[in-house]
Amino acid sequence: MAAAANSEFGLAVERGLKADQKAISSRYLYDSRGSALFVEITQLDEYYLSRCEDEIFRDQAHRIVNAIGSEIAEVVELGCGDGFKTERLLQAIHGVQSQLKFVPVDISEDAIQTIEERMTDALPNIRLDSFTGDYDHFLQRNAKPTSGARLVLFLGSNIGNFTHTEASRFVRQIHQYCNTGDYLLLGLDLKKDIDLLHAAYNDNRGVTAEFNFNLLERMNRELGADFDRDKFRHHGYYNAQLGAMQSYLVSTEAQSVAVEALDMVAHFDCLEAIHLEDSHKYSLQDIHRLAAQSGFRVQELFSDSRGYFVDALLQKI
Ligand code: AVI
Repeated sequence: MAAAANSEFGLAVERGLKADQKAISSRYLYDSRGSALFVEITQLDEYYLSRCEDEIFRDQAHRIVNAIGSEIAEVVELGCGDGFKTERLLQAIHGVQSQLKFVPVDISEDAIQTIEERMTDALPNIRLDSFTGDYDHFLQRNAKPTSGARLVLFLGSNIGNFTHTEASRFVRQIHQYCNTGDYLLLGLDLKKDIDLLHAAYNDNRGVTAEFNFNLLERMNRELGADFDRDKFRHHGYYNAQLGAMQSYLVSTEAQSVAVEALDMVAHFDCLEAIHLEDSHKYSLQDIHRLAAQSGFRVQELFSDSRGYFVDALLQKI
C-alpha cells in the first residue's frame, strides 16, 4: 500500500481530495472494470455518440477516402477503442491504396493486442506498427518518414474530455507531428437539445453512475479508502456556460472518509461534490476555431443523419 501512495493514481487522489473543490481526473475512471463499463456505456440506447460515429463510418467511409485522396500511406489512431470503425475506414482506404501502414497508439497493452488481432484477421495486407504508451510520448517521437500522406484519427469525442485550452494544445501537438498536407480526422459531439445530453449521461440502467462509483471502489481497493458508495450519488448535468456535460459524485450527508495509504481523512459537507469529468460539446463555429488555433484548415465535415455528431477532416497547412 505504501507504493500505491506514490503511484500516479495515489498522488492524484491526494491532491484531488485535499483541494478546496474536490476533483479527480476522468483518466482514472479507466481501470479494467471502468474500461469494461465504458464499453457498456457505448452500447446504451441513450448514449447516441457511438452509434452516430458508427453510422458516419458505415455510410460515408468512401466519401472520407475521396476527400483525402489515394496518397495516404499511413493511418495513425490515437486511442484505438474496439477497432470497429477503424476497420471500415482502413478497408475503404486499402481499396485505393494497397501499400498501407496502420499505427494504433494506446496506453493499454490489452487494447493494442485486441486491435492487432482484429486487423491481422480482417486486413492481413496492411502493415502494423503499434505503439503502447501515452499520446504525449508518441507525438514527441520523431515521426518516421512516410512515402505519402498521413491520416491521424482521434475519434469518439475523446477531445471532449479536454478543456478548450487543452484541446487546442493537443491539436497543435498533432500539428507538429504532422507534415504539411497530412490529415487529422477528429470526432466531436455537437451541442444539442439538453434533454438528449442529460439522458446520455444519466442512463436509465445506471451504467454511467456505476462507471463513476467504480472510482470510489478503486480508491477503496488500491488505496485502502473506506468510501461508502451508498452515501454518494451520481450527478450529471449540462453546464451551458462551459458547453460541457459535467459529472460529479455528490456526498448525500456530512461525512469523513479515511484513505489509509495516503494517511489522510477527507471531510465532506452534505452535498459537497467530487468533480470527475467534463464532456465538451462543440458548435460548428467551435470546430472552425479549434482548427484555426491549431494550424489546420477544415477540409470537410461528416455528420450522421440526425446531425448529432461530426467527424471533422482537417488538413495541416
Ligand atoms: C470517453 N469519453 C468521450 C466519454 C464522454 O462522452 O465524455 C466518457 C463518458 N463518460 C460518461 N459517459 C461517457
